[in-house]
Amino acid sequence: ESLGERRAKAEKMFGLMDGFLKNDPMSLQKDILDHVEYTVARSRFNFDDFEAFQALSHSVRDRLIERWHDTHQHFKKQDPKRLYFLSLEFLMGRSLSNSVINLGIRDEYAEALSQLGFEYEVLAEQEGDAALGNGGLARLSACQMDSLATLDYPVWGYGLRYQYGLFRQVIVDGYQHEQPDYWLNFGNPWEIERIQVSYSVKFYGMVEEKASNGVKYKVWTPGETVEAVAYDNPIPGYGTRNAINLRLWAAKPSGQYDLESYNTGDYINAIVNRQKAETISYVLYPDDRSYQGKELRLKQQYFFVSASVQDIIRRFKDVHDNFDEFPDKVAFQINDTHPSLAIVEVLRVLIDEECLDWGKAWEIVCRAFSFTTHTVNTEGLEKIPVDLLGSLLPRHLQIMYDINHRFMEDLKRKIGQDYSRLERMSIVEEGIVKSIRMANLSIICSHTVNGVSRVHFELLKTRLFKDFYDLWPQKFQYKTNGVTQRRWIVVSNPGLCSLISKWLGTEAWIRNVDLLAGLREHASNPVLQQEWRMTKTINKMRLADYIETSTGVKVSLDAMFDVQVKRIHEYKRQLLNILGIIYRYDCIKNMNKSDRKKVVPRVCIIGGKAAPGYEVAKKIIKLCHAVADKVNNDDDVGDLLKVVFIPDYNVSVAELVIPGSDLSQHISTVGHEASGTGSMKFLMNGCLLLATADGSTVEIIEEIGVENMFLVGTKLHEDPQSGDKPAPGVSIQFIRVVSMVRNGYFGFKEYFNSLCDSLEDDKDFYKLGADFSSYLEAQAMADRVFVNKEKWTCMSILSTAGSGKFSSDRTIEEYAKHAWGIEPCKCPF
Ligand code: F58
Repeated sequence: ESLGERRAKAEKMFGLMDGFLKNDPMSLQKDILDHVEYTVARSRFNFDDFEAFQALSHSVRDRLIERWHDTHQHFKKQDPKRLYFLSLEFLMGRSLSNSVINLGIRDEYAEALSQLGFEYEVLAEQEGDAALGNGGLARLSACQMDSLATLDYPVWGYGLRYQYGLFRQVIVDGYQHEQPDYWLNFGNPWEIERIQVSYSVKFYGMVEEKASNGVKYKVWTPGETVEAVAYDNPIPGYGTRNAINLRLWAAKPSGQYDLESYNTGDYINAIVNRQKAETISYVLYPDDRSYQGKELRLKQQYFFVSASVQDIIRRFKDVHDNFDEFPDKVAFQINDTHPSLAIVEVLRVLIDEECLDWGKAWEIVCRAFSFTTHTVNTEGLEKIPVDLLGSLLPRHLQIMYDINHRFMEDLKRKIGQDYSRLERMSIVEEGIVKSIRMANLSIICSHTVNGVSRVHFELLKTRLFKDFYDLWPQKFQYKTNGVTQRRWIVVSNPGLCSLISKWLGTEAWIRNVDLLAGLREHASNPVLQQEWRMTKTINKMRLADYIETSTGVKVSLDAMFDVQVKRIHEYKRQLLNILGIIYRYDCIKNMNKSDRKKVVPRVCIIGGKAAPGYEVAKKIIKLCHAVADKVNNDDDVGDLLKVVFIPDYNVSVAELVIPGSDLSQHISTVGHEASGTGSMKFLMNGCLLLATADGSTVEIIEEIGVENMFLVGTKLHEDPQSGDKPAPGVSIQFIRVVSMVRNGYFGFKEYFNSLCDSLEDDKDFYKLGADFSSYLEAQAMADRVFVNKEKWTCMSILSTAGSGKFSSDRTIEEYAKHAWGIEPCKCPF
């Protein structure tokens, strides 16, 4: 086809199109009804809320697709350096509200729907969560995708399309039970299946050395091949036409038939076996932070990495024929070590398939990869048994040995015969189980190693990766985490959003969150204070309704809503919170009538999932329920204290809980939380923090001032990792509350025994005893301030005003400049 013919065809097609989709209420209504009839296949005269939601989503998706096409067209034309963001987890939550807000057409849809007799909010509630991740790390990826799109960066996200997301938590008699989250049951309107975009991924088999014209090369003959099919998820930016792509891979049986079994007549078995390929992308592993060398997990990692790398190299080769240009056009970001096989895969493709020599391939890889770690302790680092790797990915294991050999030789030249240091820095760990240290591999092959907060960076330099830092200080950086204000204020707290815009006189803060600092000058203004409190009360009403429907507990709006929601983990110390609640209960019980009048009523809210195999975490959940049962049924205490455990905490529950909280707790043992991002969401929403100086809380304190939060403990512990020192000075109060649990005051005496044992002086690894007094003091201080409405509101406004630094927009700008070397590529409107 000649250029002229192509142009004529394009003009004809454009003539047939009606330009871009229109966003006036009439057009939107017509679109929604068309989707009811033709996509959902229900009659326009008879459809329910869920069907209306489906049609609405499809109509929004059409508008997303327009921008997404234009953005990719534009990227293609400009051919900028692109970022490829690889993560095994993305915790996207719901998409509808985020999409209509980022597209700038929320009000138009609300209007269109109301004319059809539907309420936008009711339909939005129909959407389920996309929970393709565990916790902080996965939600961070989602926030970063929003910022990357908003800031017009040329980016692709890559991940796995799990059929089962994070398990649903069901509470029966106070115990956690897990149920599968088959989130695709009702369809997923946001994804676009791309059956034509698929790649074969190889596993097992053997490697042979061959030679041609005296040149040796390796050939990997796989034992199994699985097909990876792309599902694309457009991610719209806010206030821009750009919409980027999140490509998730699903496993399908390969098209290559096992002719042998067909011929022997075992047709049924052959089909059934082929179908097993799909199990690779079936289910997300729930985080227990211990790496057990599971084969399926390794398969998942390689499956998504191999498909992504093939896709990325194909795209590069569409336009370029010289791999020297690769690092100027491609930046890889690996989110923790889970996608670190990508490094080895790129090397393998360059050497075995593109026939580059080792030196060239190595140089390209080292210029392309940037790595972020989200862990603070060595036990959290991923290790893969050599036997497992060698059987599943024989060629990759060889390459890892090659990398290690060269690295070790080089290192010996630099540091001499310091064998214990050489051993520590080796990629291969010679233990009872010989393993590959994925973090060492990632550090050695990346140009940048990133921490997620300043304190985390210090820990990386001084303990976790000290040997590497001493060798390559220039590689190490940190970018303090951030969250997106679009999701965490604009979508989830519309009341606060309008209030902020009204007082700042602009909506510009939605793209430039530093402008929130402008609220400082109004923090003591009684008019703003009054409106601020009103907004909070409305959010508390919403939350109180939710608490009543999900737990049956009625709570008073006058009480302080004190919240701790996050994954249940010993180091996050939900147990410290519960012991504090027991202390409070005990105090109230021992008070006389007149003292009780002075008690600040509290609703203590806890929520979060425990990994299914994490027994201690599950006991903590049960203890929370046991205490709640006792307290909530004690009429003598009434509204002075209520305890609720919100079941199945997830992104959409967070959107409801965070805006409705007065106080939020982030009380990890100092030295254990790499960053923490929940605190940032609460901060933006004007909830006061009660927190330890751990992770990014240290930086939050610098931004808002320690006088505007309640600090637990005073300073960073000198040796946060050592658990062998006896906790200093355990208070009498601590001994009393622990013995109440031990003696069966809340029932289940035997069951809680081991929890109590773990709090004994010499076993109290997470220092609950040592921090208890300071924790109670911080709580008492919160009570004292809460009764002073003006002071509390002022601190609340200053929290929001000081949250500017904690936007993922800032984090992404830092990565773009200092790690990835990418520039914005804005699609013209
Ligand atoms: C979290 N890690 C950190 N890991 O704990 C938290 O401090 C930090 O704010 C956050 O990352 C973002 O940087 C985390 O969430 C996981 O969920 C892993 C998932 C895969 C299995 C091992 C845990």
